[in-house]
Amino acid sequence: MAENFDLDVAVVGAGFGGVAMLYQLRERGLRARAFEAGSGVGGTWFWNRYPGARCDIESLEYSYQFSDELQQEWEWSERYATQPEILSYVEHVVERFGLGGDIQLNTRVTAAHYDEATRGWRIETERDGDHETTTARFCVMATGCLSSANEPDFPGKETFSGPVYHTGRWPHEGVDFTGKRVAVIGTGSSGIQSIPLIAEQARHLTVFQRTPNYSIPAYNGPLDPEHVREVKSDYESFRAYNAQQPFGAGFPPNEVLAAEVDETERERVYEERWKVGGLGFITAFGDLIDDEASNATAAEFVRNKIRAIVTDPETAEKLMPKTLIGCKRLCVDTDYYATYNRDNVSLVSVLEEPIETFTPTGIVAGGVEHPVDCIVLATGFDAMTGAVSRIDIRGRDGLPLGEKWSAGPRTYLGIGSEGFPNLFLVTGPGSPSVLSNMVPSIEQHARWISDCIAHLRERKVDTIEVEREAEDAWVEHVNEVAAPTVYPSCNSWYLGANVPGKPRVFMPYIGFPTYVEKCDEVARNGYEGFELR
Ligand code: FAD
Ligand code: N01
Repeated sequence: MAENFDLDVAVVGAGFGGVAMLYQLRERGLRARAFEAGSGVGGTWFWNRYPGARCDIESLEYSYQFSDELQQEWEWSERYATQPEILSYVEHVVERFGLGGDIQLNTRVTAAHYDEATRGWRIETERDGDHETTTARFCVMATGCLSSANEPDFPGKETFSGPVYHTGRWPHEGVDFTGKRVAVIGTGSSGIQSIPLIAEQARHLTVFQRTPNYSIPAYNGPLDPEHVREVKSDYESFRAYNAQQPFGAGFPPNEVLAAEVDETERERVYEERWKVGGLGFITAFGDLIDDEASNATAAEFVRNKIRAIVTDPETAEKLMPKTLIGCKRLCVDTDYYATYNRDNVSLVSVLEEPIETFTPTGIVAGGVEHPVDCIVLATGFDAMTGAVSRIDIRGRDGLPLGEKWSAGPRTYLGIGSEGFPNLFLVTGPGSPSVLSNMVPSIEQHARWISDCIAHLRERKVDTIEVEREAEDAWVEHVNEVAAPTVYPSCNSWYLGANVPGKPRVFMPYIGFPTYVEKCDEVARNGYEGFELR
């Protein structure tokens, strides 16, 4: 199929997404190569090596399902797998299926331009200072929703004399905090996972918190061999069941509404969920995501837990979130709140005492200098659009993607964007992506995109492009679905609110599992909403 192109498909990124793409494309006999900026595969799990990094979707679910032998033979050790274990899993998949030869590491894609004459893409890459151009009929952005580190411009940042680490760019050799005074800025999932472990090592830890977060205990531990045997005896049904749940994960659903039951029953159910731990807390009742009053009961339950765990009432008060629960991504922790009972940990609420400047020896907040030897930025990511916006992507008539998305991303199904023929996004904005168990969502996109390309090849179709009307209707639908839920009610990265100047648009699509049916229907109807030429 490659005609005069170097490749049928150029894939950008070699995390779970890029690896799934390569596997599926190769199954369909397509020539593909993945370009990866990092020196290894794994994406998220290659970059995020901070202490305590692990997934909060259970290991048996946070894995590929394209090969039954793979899912039968791979042994996960814990309920929630650690970063090193997930990284070795992705490395194993690459090796097992012989995909390494098609992955070009240490190679950053700097530009991708659509060429009207060839009806394909020119991909510009940079490796060790060398520039190369590759041509491909199709280009797939598997660049990740959470891969572009957000490093706020704190005044005086360059004057600080010690090391500054970002959780999403953690040194491979690890960091020894023994005897050090450490600052952690940020209390999202990365901060909440790393703070308890850094506190165990450091001489003193000062946490700078902007918005307090809700966190549910993980109760992590070794996987029960009996449970593993049971799942593996019928992995297919386990996957099929999870695929029908609202987040594509096996959180136990509850059709009962919090609004329908009395306080005693609500407390009983919340307590039950708290004891199980994990993200399933948010499905304790069927209306926590779209009924504010019901949501408030769950929020108050967690605040009461914080009151009970944290011994200093002033610290407990600072740690209590005032937002609705789940409007920011829920966190899952091991001993997070209890860490504030340690003598060597202090909390600065930067809402009351804003960070004014870094100095050579510390951080000044609210007029007080906190002396520290090193700083950990757990400040998150330019999510969903950050990685693609760092590539100079130009579509038909040289239209820059950044210009088209200047008021927020516009896609059809989160898979393609009008004006950008033959360009696909894996878990792009407008798809369930970060509101789902991401590995199955990634695989669904990888299969759909590969099927689509194979379909075009069979019919000798040169280009596929999203139709304007389909895109407009999809963007409107994504917004309509989000509006009555709790999601848009607070400043989250779902809305781009964590990055100064970023347009405020709710980016993921709340539509699992019907979204998958919609994608299948689009394909069945000859790629309805796309123009094939
Ligand atoms: P990534 O893993 O981000 O991979 C994208 C790759 O593209 C990166 O390696 C990057 O280097 C590369 N890239 C980007 N731009 C370029 C470029 N211009 N040129 C070349 N290469 C480029 N999701 C869950 O469902 N459950 C979890 O429990 C969970 N835990 C998480 C924990 C952490 C710490 C983080 C940060 C995210 C977590 N996620 C979780 C989300 C996670 O990102 C996804 O589950 C999944 O790993 C994403 O895979 P990906 O391949 O789409 O993106
Ligand atoms: O990033 P975040 P993250 N001054 O954006 C604060 C996944 N993940 O890396 O909330 C001071 O959530 C910011 O404050 P605020 C998961 O999807 C999963 O922790 O914007 N503070 C916030 O407290 C997750 O949601 C796991 O007010 C500033 C923090 O930094 C996503 O990745 C583990 C600031 C950033 O939190 C991102 O998580 C890790 C500033 N200028 C990640 N700028 C699992 O457990 C930002 N902050 C599976």
